[in-house]
Amino acid sequence: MERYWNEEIETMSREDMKKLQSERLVKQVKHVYENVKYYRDLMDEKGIKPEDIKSTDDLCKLPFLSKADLREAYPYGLLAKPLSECVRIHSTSGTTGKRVVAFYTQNDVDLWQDCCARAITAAGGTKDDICQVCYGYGLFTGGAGLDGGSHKVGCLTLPMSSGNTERQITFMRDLGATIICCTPSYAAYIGETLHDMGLTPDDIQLKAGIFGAEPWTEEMRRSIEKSLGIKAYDIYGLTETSGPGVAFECSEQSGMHINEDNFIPEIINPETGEVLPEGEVGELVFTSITKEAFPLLRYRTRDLCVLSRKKCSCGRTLIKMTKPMGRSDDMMIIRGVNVFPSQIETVLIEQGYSPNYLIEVDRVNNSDTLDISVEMKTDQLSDKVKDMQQQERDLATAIRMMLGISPKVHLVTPKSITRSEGKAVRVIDKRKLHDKI
Ligand code: DLL
Repeated sequence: MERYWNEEIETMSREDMKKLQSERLVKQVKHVYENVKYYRDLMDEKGIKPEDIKSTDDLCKLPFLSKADLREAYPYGLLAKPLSECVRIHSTSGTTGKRVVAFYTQNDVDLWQDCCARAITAAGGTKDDICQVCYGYGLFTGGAGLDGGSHKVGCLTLPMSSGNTERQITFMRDLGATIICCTPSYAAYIGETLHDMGLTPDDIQLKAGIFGAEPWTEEMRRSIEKSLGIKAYDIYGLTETSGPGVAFECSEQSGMHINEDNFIPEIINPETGEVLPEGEVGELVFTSITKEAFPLLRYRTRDLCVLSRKKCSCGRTLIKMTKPMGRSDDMMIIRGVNVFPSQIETVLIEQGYSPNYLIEVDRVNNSDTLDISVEMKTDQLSDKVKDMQQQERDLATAIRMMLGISPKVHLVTPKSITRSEGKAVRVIDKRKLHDKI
């Protein structure tokens, strides 16, 4: 029987959860309106007063908030508490513009760690576990979030951060780590390194992994589970909503339960902003109803997924989200066709290739090109050029069947694609570079 971290909340009836969310929402809207000029202006512009929000049914009256708003309000414009009550910040990497800085009161930190504790418990973690945290520590939320959750559960916490992979494995073996937390691409790399060190999953004690911060496919899950001898659980979150722990997977491993007592999810049509019914694919929007220092109302995540209230075998009643299928801004339009990197990854792993690949998109003579470099496994290498060319053609055909457009596939030698210790970079879209010039 699965254990819960907070049984009352995690198995609460729909009606009770709605009541709790409504009470918290009303309070939060008032807090934000009174304390954040940026919001007050946005709401005034729409002619909305806090009194107009009486329950979650009124959520749709509130304006959306986007990453562009966060950038405009950088750094203190959305702060809802005096700085003297804030105890820490975290921040996005800011690779595509100004960083987003999120603020936390002590209460915000406690609630965040609580969400991560739920995730660790759902993955089978207890105070008897040894939890190796190899997400990056520092401004990134991964290390601090899972570290805090692990402490709360009472696991012996190994604050490794990412990198130095052989040392990770040595520690893992020497101390007998039972749970590992990192990005899925780093987990795949650790599995590969374990093998290269002449070790097998039997040489380590790991039983579960909590992986997130980037998209990964079911095929990738199976490949990691096999290489490390574990059950691999997904975890989702973003800096703007505290970090990891907004949603987490349970033993059913079929989507992530959203911590609805803290975050109200909606799915919208990214083009029109229309709220979509349960079961439809759209952009995930979150309203944080418990955060004090940096509460976001109707924040557009740009992540595309589906929500479901189907009964879960774990007993949790918290709504579930599917794995994000990609971000609305990750989607590439190649020769008019919508392409997500995850579709390509699915084919590669299904066809027996490694999850190490690089997608390059360019525009030559006004026509889009799609080149995919895929690393071979050692047993896929062949001395015969003809054989290799046939393998490339076969893989290109399989990808064309999935996408509807033909890529150029380049099989490359094992270990020639740079490994990731954090979030993997899998796409280089040179068209964007040209556009910027
Ligand atoms: O990645 C927080 C996090 C840390 C989540 C550790 C899970 C584990 P950011 O750096 O702000 O925060 O990036 C947030 O990463 O909008 C998604 O696009 C993506 N993302 C996060 N988790 C998942 C996941 C952290 N499980 C952005 N699957 C989000 C797919 C994910 N994408």
